[in-house]
Amino acid sequence: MSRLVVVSNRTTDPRKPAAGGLAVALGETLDRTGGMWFGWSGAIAPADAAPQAEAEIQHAGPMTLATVDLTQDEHDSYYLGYSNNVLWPVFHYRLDLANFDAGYLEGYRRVNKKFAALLKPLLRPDDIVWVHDYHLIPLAAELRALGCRQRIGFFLHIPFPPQLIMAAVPRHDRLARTFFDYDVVGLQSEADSVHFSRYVQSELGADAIDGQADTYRLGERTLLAKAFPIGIDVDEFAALTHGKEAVETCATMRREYQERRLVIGVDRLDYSKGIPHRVRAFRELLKDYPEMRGSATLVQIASPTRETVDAYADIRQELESLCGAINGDYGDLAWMPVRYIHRTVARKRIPGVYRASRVGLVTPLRDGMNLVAKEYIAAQDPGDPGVLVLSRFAGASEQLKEALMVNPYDIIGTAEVLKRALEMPLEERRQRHQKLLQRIREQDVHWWRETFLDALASREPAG
Ligand code: ADQ
Repeated sequence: MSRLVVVSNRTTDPRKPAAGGLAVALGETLDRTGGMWFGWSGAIAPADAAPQAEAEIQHAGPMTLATVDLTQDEHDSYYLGYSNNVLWPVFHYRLDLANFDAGYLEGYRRVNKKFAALLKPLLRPDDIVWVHDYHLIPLAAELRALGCRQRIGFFLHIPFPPQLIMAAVPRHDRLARTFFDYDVVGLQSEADSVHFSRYVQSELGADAIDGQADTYRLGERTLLAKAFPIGIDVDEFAALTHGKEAVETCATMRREYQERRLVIGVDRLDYSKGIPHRVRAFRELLKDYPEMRGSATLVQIASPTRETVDAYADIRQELESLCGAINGDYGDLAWMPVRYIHRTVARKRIPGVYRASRVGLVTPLRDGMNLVAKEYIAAQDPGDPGVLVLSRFAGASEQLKEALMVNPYDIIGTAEVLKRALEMPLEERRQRHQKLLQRIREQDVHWWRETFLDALASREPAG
């Protein structure tokens, strides 16, 4: 079997306790093939440091971690700038938050070029290269320009926007053409795959190849682009759920909220996750259904993220004042309606938080997939499971059909569904949960990895 080389903005040592399901799943194949994980070290090089001539190599069991540092300017233009101030908002349909004018594109290209130059000497001719996410779209083009002919695949973890939204990005076509330097482009959902198909045909003039599903030609290059919905490691998550930390967390929460039914939200504090909309829906629930007062409690755990980007500071402020107002208006000495926690909770405790909650509220305005929805299902007690309330705008909604679906922009509608979830009889909860569990088992993270890598391995290497 060929050696697997994974490239992503950040590398993770899959053996570290904090490594998530994705790192563990990729780590299995990296271990098996003696593979390499290449990416940014997370460090900023000192201003007077000489340019890095080669990647820093570390061994982690049978696999290798190869990392490069960024300069402050590269970090600001490539990472904070083009990746998180242009591509992230646009791909989540938020043109209003995109900052096109700041000249970030040049830094984005420069870092992709630098990654390619430092990666190329480490590659072997029959390696399979798997590049992850929007930070590195032009990487294959840069590698090809240096003469690399390996099979190279790309997985986009975030949504692909509709044609006209993508077309608003200055020089979008130049960026999008570089998708054709990959052999396979993986998207999260059918909706993304439809957007991608329309975009490349209408804006780039690519042709869909007759008789070969999801395959496009542009000039000399042929590309397979389709949905490979990412999953979680259900067994690993179930095992975490029965671990000491999760059991303890679940018991503490149940004790503390004995009289209440808990509604849980767990997210990075990102504007795409719809957290203020969700809190407003909870306020609407308390307003419209007085019997819920003193009973339902919303616990929102939001981990800090990209705090130096303005839009993130704004959402933090909005959320703090919203939660404060609800507690002021509806709370009393014995009951605080909303507990808002601005923190990352240890991964081992997260399943306990899910299991203690009657409702999992996963209501992004737009999300590539959303793994919290899948984790919530995996952590439930099948005999007495909680109810998943899911936004139709999460990629996960294409698979998780037995969740209660909401439009998060419809605050009153979401409050009605939330009430239904809180009052759902045991038998209906069990039936829905059983089907959802089956779905996340059928397409788990191992299935995802194997289907993507099989598709990539079966492509002809670049001629
Ligand atoms: P994210 O936007 O980060 O991922 P998501 O898929 O929900 O979103 O994954 C978040 C992960 O972080 C989960 O494993 C969750 O348990 C953990 N997490 C979130 N908040 C936390 C907190 N406060 N404390 C501790 N842990 C927390 C991107 C895309 C998604 C896509 C994934 C994977 O935006 O759409 O599903 O990649 O492809």
